[in-house]
Amino acid sequence: MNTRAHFPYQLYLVISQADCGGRGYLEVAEQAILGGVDIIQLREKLLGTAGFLEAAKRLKDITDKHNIPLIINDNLQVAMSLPAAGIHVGNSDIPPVQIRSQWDASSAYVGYSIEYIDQLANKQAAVSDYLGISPVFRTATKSDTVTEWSLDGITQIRQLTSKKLVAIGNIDKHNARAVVSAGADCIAVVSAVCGARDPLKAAYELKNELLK
Ligand code: TZP
Ligand code: MG
Repeated sequence: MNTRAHFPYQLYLVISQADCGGRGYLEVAEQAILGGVDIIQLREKLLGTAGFLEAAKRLKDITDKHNIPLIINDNLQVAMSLPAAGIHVGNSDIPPVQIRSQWDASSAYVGYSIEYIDQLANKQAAVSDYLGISPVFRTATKSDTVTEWSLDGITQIRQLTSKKLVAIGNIDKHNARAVVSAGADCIAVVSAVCGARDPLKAAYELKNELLK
């Protein structure tokens, strides 16, 4: 479905069952896709590998139906078993170089979160398909963050790499356009969609901002 050289996505939903509150994550995901989300990451911090894989299989039925990629957060076993369209890892997770050596799938995306500017020069960034700018703005959704990049940080990173840049952290319809103008290729959100009363409408409004 995808080739790694190509990362054309603009609106990236990062989802977990917990972040969807009482609602079903599958329903939220499908509504978000109908609203304009074009790539989804399942980020389950509260499940073991068996539960994560089960949740991912269910979500993959939906992403496959709509022909959009499903990325797995930080669990290579789950990503390879599915198989997923790719994996996303942070600075302290399994390193992208190791992922490439273990996962012999030429089409699999590897995303790597940049928390420190020095990471841009390392070999982990070099073998990744896209870099997460994490977080752009401080967010209650993830409290253990390091650098709050802000818009200037996006522009600084944009000048240092030609990799696709996915910005995450407290992005909503009010600041999405500014994040892209600062140099991001794609925005990733949790609460702007998972916490919205109407996830389809929330995704649609975000996508509209990106297309302006
Ligand atoms: N990584 C950096 S910030 C973040 C992750 C997973 C959470 C973003 O959530 P929200 O609700 O869009 O601020
Ligand atoms: Mg991680």
